[in-house]
Amino acid sequence: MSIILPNLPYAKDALAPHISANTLDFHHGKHHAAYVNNLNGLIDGTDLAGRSLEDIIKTAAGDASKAGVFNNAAQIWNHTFYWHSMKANGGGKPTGDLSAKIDSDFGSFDDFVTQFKQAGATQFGSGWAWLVVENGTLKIVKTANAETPLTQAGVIPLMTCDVWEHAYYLDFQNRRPDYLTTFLDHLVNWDFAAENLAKAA
Ligand code: MN3
Repeated sequence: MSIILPNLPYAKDALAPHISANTLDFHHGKHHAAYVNNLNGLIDGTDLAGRSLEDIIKTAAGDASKAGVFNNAAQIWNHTFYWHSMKANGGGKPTGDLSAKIDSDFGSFDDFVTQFKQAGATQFGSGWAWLVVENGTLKIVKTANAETPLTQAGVIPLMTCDVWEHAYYLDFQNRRPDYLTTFLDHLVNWDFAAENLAKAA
C-alpha cells in the first residue's frame, strides 16, 4: 500500500486573501505531492513499504543511509499537520485550557506571539516553527528543513507554521515576518491545537 497525498482540509481559496489559492495550488499540489511521489519511489519494494507514515519517519530518523526517506516522509507529515494548523477565519487568541496554559507557560499571550514570530523569523533557511507540549509544558521550537518534533521523546506537536520560502513567497515575497504575523492574526487554527493538547494530557 502506498502513502497517499491527503486532501486539503478546506477549499484552495479558503485562506485567501492571506494565503492565495495559487500558493495552495503549488504548495499542496506540487510540493506536498512531490514528497509523496518521492517517498513511494524510495520505499517501493523495501521493508518500509506498507508501514505507516509515522513508523517510516521514526525508523528513518537519525539513520544517515535513510536520509532521503526521512526527509520526504517527515515533509509529508509536517505539511499535513500544517494544513490542519490553519483555517478560514482563524487567528487571534485561543480560549479555554489552551489559553490558560499559554498564559502560565509563556507569561502572556503577547509573550507567546513574540516568541513564536521570533522562532519563525530566525529559522535560517528552510524549516518550521512549532508550538509543542514537552513533558506537560508548552514550548516553541524551530526545526530545520524536514526535521520534526514527532521524533523527539516526550514532545507532542500542537500546531506549526511552514517557513520554507515556498509557503509564502507568492503572497509575501521575502517578507517572512509579515507572513508569520498574518498566520497568527488570521489563520492559526486554535481548535486543532487545543485538540492536540487535550490528547496529550
Ligand atoms: Mn512547505
